[in-house]
Amino acid sequence: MNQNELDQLCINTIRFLAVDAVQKANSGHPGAPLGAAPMAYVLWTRDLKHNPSDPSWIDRDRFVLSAGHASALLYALLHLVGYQDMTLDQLERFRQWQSLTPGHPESHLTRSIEASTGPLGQGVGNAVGMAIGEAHLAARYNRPGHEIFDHHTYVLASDGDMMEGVQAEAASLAGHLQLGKLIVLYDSNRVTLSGTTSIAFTEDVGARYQSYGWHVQRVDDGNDLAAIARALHAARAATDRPSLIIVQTVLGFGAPDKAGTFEAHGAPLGALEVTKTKANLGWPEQPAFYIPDPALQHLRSAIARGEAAEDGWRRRFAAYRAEFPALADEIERRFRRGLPVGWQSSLPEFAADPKGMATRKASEVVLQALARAVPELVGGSGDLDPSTYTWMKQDGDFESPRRPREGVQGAVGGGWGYGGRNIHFGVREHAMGAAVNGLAYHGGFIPFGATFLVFSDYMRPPIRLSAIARLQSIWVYTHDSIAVGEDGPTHEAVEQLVSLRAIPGMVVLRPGDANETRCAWQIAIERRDGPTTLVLTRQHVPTLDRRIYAPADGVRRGAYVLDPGGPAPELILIGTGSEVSLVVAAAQILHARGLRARVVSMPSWELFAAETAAYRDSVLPPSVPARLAVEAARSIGWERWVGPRGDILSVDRFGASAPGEVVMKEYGFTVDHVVSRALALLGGEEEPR
Ligand SMILES: Cc1ncc(C[n+]2csc(CCOP(=O)(O)OP(=O)(O)O)c2C)c(N)n1
Ligand SMILES: [Mg+2]
Repeated sequence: MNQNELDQLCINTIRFLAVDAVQKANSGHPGAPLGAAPMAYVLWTRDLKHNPSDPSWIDRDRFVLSAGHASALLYALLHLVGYQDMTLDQLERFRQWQSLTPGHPESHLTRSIEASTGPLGQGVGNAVGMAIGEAHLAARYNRPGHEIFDHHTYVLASDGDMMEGVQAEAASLAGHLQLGKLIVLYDSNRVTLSGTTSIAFTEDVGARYQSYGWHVQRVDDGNDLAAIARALHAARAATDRPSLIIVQTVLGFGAPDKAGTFEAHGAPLGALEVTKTKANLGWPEQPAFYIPDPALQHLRSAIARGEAAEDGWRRRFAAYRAEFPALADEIERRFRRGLPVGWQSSLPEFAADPKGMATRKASEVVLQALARAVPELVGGSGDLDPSTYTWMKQDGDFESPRRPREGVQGAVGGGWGYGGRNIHFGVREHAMGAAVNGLAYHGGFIPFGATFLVFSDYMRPPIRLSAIARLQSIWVYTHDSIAVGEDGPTHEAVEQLVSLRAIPGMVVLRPGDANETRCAWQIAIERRDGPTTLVLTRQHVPTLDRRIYAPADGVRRGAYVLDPGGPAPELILIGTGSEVSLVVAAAQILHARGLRARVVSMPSWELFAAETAAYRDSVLPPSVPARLAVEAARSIGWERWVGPRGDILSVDRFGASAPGEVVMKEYGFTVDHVVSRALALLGGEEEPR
């Protein structure tokens, strides 16, 4: 068998493993694997630096299947090149209950999967984050003669990926940042789910990427292995910018009656068409899941190659360690996901202050201390640093060292090249979210992304994915309510809070003062297996006197008693965020009237729900049905905590444009109104507003 025949045998092995998996499951996407198998084969056998025996080797190339619907292609590759958990049995259980081969790749489930993909476009954004991660680690840790970090990020993307907005945002950012080790293979088959791209997508993608500053190549025949190999080589040689390789392919290549049509996209070919396709490509009809020995041998050579590559890297890392032991330790610690010893010791305590400070401001103070103690903390905002206060002042900007800087102002200007830790995502919230997740996927980072709470809607898909994939992404959202004021209803979050709480696995924290903000950040840093959302105020809130009120680390339990209101409270006031100080002030008035009002701060429903029933009952005694929750956001869900006889002071309509204090007052968020609503709960008259 000559090399050409062996290549074809391997490619058809990949194709038909994927086709048979889809056929057996009677569900899935056969078209993309048939068309894209050749480029995937070339990449995985000749270019990709990876070790099937060690999926967590830190200097491996990352491969992101952005077109996650082509999962069968990835599973076939992983099996054939020898990833141990990807057995043939797993392929035969494609899309079945508790298999490692779910419909779309899930990184938390299957060790060898780099990113959970399927929502189109997302993977491109993840890959940009990974490439940022590589560039940053290389800048921070490599030393002359010691290239410890030197890997590429490869993406396989489809027409659908190329249509999505998040892809455009991410590609624009990657071009700006000149991420030379990012390489996207575009499986351009000009067919999508419902028809050909001629119905909705006729732009010149190459020209668009060129304008983003990418290196763009075209391969006219997706079966031309030599051309693909040449393009990949040239892409790596273009070290000063990211690369796009547009590969013309045929969706469902080889299927006589379905190739090139949308029917090949997302449904099994059907037994008859599978038979015809196999005959057409010279493949035996039986058995299904057939793997010829020469193909397996050739593909499994990836194991020996990968082990040798990683061994070589380990020797280089040992030499690096001999010269730079502290740096080597730090690298290992970051990827092991241990936190630095004593990282909490320098965090600020905030003194009681009736005027206080905005929780975004407290967050800024905490963040500066965290930045000193936790070098893996990296992040940025969607062009809002001067407002979100998320700029790490001593840590420089992540920027291309080759791009001249001009016109910088505001919270910009460290100028550290790829070693900077502040990422300017630009006004691209969706790509920011995807890239932050990419940093988390990459490993070695605790990444964060910041914007106004109301604009979390612009990046909801990556927020959701961070929870599915159990990433330690930290979402920092300031300007959290109608108290934003003058900017009006378009800028005032109302339903965002409950919609974030609705995401399974998300921990949402809305701290009530500066010290609670410190605790919220601590929780986010410690939470290694899932995302945290920090919800912060624009406006000042008093810093509570912790000699009078309970210590702020009650935040860890989600809700805690600030002021018990005597041994047998008759009323419970519950507040979050900026409304904590409101219930505190209202309780003082109620106390003065001789009423036993308890005050509870409840920054996180999720953490409180995870506590024992005994603890929850100690905070909210079942014997006290008179409970008032105060939160400047939608009321949905508060019933759970206030019970059938409680009340909720909330915002169940859009906000308004006026000074923040005026909007808050008009919407009923005043001490007097809280007092009157509380009295009404006790059976007294509600006083007019
Ligand atoms: C955000 C998002 N919208 C819609 C879908 C549903 N969907 C899955 S694949 C696809 C398009 C398929 O076309 P293409 O990306 O070209 O893949 P191909 O058919 O070539 O494999 C769509 C609309 C999705 N997965 N993600
Ligand atoms: Mg397509």
